[in-house]
Amino acid sequence: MKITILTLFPEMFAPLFGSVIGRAVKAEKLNIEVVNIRDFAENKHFKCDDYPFGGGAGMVMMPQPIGSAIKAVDPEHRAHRIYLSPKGETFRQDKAFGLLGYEHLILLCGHYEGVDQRVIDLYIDEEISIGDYVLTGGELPAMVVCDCIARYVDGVISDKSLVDESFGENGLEYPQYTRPAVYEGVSVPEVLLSGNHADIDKWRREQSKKLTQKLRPDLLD
Ligand code: 4H7
Repeated sequence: MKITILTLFPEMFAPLFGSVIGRAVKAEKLNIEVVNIRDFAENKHFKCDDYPFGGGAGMVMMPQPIGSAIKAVDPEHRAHRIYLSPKGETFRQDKAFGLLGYEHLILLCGHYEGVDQRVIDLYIDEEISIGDYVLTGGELPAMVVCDCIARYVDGVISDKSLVDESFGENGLEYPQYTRPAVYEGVSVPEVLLSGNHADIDKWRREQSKKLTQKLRPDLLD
């Protein structure tokens, strides 16, 4: 799978290449391309934002640099093109699974007051929001979407981890413990030290269900 990120702030994506996702990119299991929209500006000063028609506060991202960038990275419109914006459908796990079906995703990050509406109308397939709050740009949402999808690309994370998390089946995960068996006088639940895997599985399922009922009953509906 290939994910192309279009942004005016490519340096914001450095943290994405640390840790698990970075390793997957190095191992070529996943191709993440960060493209600077400014490189496509066809004006003397590489300007990419301008005042809004009709007035108002802030700046709007100009259509030309974005349109040219999109045409350059996906000339035959084979990719699924996403704009990260508060107007989009809220991102959820099932959405991530759906997006995994595409060979190539383009994530367009708006900044300032967002992008010229004609870019959205001409080039964007869907808008996605990561939740009901306001951010300075679509870069963090793009990283969230990218990280979430990348975990399910073959070979990025062990199959065992993915099976264990789906074990909760949309519910919350059971609590985890590691050594030492006693920390600050607090012991690990005894069943986890028993070596009885049927009992451990049963305990974990129960914990998962209890936690979900208590903290996120909406997930059980
Ligand atoms: C696109 C359009 C996404 C990007 C508008 C982006 C929250 C989310 C942005 C805006 C984002 C999310 C314009 C919205 C300026 C905020 C004050 C960048 N914020 N802006 N407004 N929830 N901000 O996914």
